[in-house]
Amino acid sequence: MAKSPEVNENSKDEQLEQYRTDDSGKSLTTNQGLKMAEDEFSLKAGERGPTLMEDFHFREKMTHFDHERIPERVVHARGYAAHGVFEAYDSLEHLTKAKFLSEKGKKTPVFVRFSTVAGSKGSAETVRDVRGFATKFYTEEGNYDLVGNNMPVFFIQDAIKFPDFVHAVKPEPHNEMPQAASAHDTLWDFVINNQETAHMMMWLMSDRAIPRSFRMMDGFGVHAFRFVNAEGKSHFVKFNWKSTLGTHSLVWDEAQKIAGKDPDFNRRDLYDSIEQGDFPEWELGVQIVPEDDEYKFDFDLLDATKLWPQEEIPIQIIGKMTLNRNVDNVFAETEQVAFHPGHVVPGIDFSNDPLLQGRLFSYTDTQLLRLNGPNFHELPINRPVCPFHNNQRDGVGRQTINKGRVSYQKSSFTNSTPAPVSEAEGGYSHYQEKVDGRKVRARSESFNDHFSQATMFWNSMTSPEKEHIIEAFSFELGKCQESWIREGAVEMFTNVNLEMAQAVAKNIGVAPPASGGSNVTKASPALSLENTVKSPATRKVGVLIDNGFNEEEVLNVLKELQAKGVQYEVVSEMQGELKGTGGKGITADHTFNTTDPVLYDAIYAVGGPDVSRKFAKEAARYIGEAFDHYKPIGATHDGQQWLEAAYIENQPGVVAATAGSEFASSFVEAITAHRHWNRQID
Ligand code: HDE
Repeated sequence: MAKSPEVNENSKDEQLEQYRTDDSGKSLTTNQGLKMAEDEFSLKAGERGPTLMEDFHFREKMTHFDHERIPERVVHARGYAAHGVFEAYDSLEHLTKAKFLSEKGKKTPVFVRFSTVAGSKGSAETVRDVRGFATKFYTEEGNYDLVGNNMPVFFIQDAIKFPDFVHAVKPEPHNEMPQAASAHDTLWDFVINNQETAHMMMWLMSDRAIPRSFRMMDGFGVHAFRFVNAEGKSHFVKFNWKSTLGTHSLVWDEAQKIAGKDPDFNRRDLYDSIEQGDFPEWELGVQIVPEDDEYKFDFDLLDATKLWPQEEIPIQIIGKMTLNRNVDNVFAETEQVAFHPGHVVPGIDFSNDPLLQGRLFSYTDTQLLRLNGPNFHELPINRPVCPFHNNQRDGVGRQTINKGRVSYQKSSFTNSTPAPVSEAEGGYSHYQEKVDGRKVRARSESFNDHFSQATMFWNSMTSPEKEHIIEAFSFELGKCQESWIREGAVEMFTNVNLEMAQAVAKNIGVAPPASGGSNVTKASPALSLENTVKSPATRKVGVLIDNGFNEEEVLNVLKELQAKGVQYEVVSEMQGELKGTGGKGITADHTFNTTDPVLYDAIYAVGGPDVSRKFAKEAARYIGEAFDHYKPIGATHDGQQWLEAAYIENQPGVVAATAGSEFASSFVEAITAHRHWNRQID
């Protein structure tokens, strides 16, 4: 049996190194390597004369610039990526022969791209949307792509509807508005006419659609895939990424403001965390269903609008992924990476989910346009770390120099052409599922229940989460201009929950339904964000400080925050050094102008004895806004006056004290809770 190439966590980095170049301090040349004596002035006939055709340098430079852009992804255009490593916790050989899962401690390099779906490449990141979560594992058996989202279900059941769905959610074609938003007529018209969207729309209206950070969201493979072991036995499998920091969200008002204050909010957070060594981590979990149990559930395993409740099909954790390196060049890596759910390795196969089946066609096709031809696998970021050989040849941008005469099968020239290898030698062969049926364009009966799991999702939410869903529906439908769309949506979502539909109806000027609703009582507690992991690590506190601050106490509090992994930025009226009571300094990273309360997880108000009117006004704004967004607020000494002025000193998550160390631990506790929903806001 041929020995597999050695792959370790550095294999991809080492491969990429061959392609990296550092231009700094080098002589400027043309693309032909010709050193140039001048790069600021084009070649002219006289100083004030016309530019000459002869100016090859100008033409090369300008032509390259003219061709710098490639088509953006038709969906998931706005994305950000990083490198990392996946480590298997144990051998999974009893389930799959995939080698990257076959050994405890085995490490495989990965590249992960996160994205929003609807917005174009330059759109804001904190919009209400699904997030893409696409992972490329560079394994010894070839690239395996797990191209998932941060929600476990999808809008439609059959791939043929995807272009319709995307046309409906994208900006409306007659005026190209709104950008990166689902709150408009065509999307909701699509929804009411395609009621299979009900479950996914519940997720989209929930807090999951406005993640605090790419690092604080889960990922899902969505479809049922197959694991196949060496004996040829198959199990259905669903993939789940679980963030070790838990799943946390923004609030809607905050998300909209961040979109203006820092449209790069999510990528900045990812980039900075990796630069600071706070490497984001996810555990990979699988849900396994034996083939014999295919029909045992009250939903169809092949229906991508259904999740597999963890309480019924538990998640087994099988490994951990750590993102530990930012890219060197966003275009070369993040933009040119080409994912495809059909990039699989032996031991991983497909189910007949009609959404997945259609995806298997679409992804290669889209790369042909985006990356301009069939050689995109040769781009450094897409190259497998194992060798690849076949008889495919030529095409635009071909880099491989294939030696020899023979580029076909079969051939009698000795040892001339790459030949297929047996399964025993690692050759991929498709799972031999028996399929029997008539050719039909139809939906399976078993796909027809569009509402039970949507109700299960609703039933699983806590009151604040339900409140947010009602507000989201009211916002989105409130933006729809056609009253029949609003009415249609209320009618449709009455099937999910009557009280929810009534509350939304009232907010959007539609007659509330008097009856109807669902009798589904099932809930899946794992779906509520209240039950997620809570940690203060990497949370960012805005510290409002002026000269004359209580030095000993503040520096101690900051030290304790840091010890718990909490980060902070000092905000004041001016940038530069501020002096404390004992003369020690602290540097203001920001003024009230260059940052904003929405960019922090918590506010710590310190102030000083002689703050200006402007300082006081801004501090009150920072605290007021943080309070309205349910964020933890801490205040000591002079800072406490603003809590009193706003009558919020005794509210949940508001920590005020004079005794230093106790304050720090209570404040960290408040930060760990993420948000304090039981606050009296009005
Ligand atoms: Fe995609 N999807 N998709 N999708 N998708 C693309 O491929 C498509 C679906 C997902 O960071 C495109 O290279 C069809 C589900 C992610 O580069 C395109 C259908 C899920 C990304 C495409 C779906 C996804 C894409 C656009 C329905 C979660 C970004 C550019 C049948 C499981 C990957 C590209 C990246 C990207 C097609 C539905 C995830 C056009 C036809 C369900 C994360 O090929």
